[in-house]
Amino acid sequence: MEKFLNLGSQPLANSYIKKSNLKLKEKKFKLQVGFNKKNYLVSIINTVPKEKMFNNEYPYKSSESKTMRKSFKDLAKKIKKKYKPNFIIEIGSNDGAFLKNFSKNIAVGVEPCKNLARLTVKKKYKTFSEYWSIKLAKKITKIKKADLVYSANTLSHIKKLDEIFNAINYSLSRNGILILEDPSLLSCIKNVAYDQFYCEHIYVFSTIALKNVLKKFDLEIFDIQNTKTHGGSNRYFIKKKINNIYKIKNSVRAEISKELKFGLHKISTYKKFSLKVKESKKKLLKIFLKAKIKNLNIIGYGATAKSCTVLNYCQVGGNFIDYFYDTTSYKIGRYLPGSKILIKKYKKLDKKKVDIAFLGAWNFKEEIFKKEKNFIKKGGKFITHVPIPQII
Ligand code: DWN
Repeated sequence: MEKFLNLGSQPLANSYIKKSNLKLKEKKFKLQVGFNKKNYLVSIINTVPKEKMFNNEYPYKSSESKTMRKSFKDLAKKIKKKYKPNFIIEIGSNDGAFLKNFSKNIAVGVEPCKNLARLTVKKKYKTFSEYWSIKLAKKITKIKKADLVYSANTLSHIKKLDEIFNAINYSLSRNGILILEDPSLLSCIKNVAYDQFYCEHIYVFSTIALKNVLKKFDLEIFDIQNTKTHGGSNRYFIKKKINNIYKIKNSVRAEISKELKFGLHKISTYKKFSLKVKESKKKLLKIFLKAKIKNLNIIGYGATAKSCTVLNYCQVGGNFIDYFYDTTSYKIGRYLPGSKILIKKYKKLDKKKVDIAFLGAWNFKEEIFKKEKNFIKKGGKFITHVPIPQII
């Protein structure tokens, strides 16, 4: 693995700090990103044990944004129409944002974060609150195999890819399919969205890398859809090689050729990206400095896991940002890891109190701009760092 990016010493992204713990030393790790020339996988080099990240207090809820609720609902509608599944397993079911679109009789969740699993159990969905493994796959599919395994923004969080895909392969019926959704490496690199790298995102997948990983398990991608979620994601439709029902679509060849044209198979591409990240930091700091000199009131909007990388890498803290707004009840009243900026309960932006909001949740820019149209009308601005640091 060749290292190409160093994002410094970072705290754990979703470990929001309680006021009473503000003086305690935070756990930190070296956030470095590397490229594997053999299989083209891009991954963080030092990983954090899963139990430290995904436990009983996981703060992120998929249902928090309208964009994600709609995305899951639309996909579920298509799945029901096209694949008519009788048994669905969702790996990383979070708070049930996807599951809730299916009947409780046919869909089960896997969610190791107990606080989240409780939410789907409450809604009467069978939920296995364990880490995904071959042992769990055997338990879930004891009576029948799944004709659909779905997983969004989860497999990129699991270190042992071999174990994941072995267990998925075991769980799927002969003609069953796997639908995976994760941020696209091509979008990440093109948009200099270096904040897609943090402790939880062990991998950011490209199609060329995923194809190599799947090969070992006789699994193959037969369709790809580019989606706008999380700053540009890929939805991969995967089948067993022995399944001849689905032909490999042109979308797969097209995506692979886009990635190769961009150079996702070459270390030089990642080295160039790394230089752009350094530039991005300089530009972002310049923007904050200029705004501060003008005495503008700056807050943060969306205390995301991604923000943790940006704020700590660029050393942006209370010196520039007064507080963050976030809608997630668990995050409110806590402080962002590292930068220790307070997170307040979301209120519509008021131009009398706020001049500029740093878009921590830049991936929901459209949704947020719609919500804050009055603030924008009155001259309120946003700072974003993606694709280039700027005030908009
Ligand atoms: O992969 C992951 C993704 C899917 O979710 C996880 N590892 C952790 C998490 O990452 P993130 O925190 O960077 O995700 P989001 O979805 O960009 O987080 C959005 C945050 O912004 C949430 O805390 C909710 C908040 N928010 C808000 O306060 N007002 C979001 C919207 C749309 C809003 O209008």
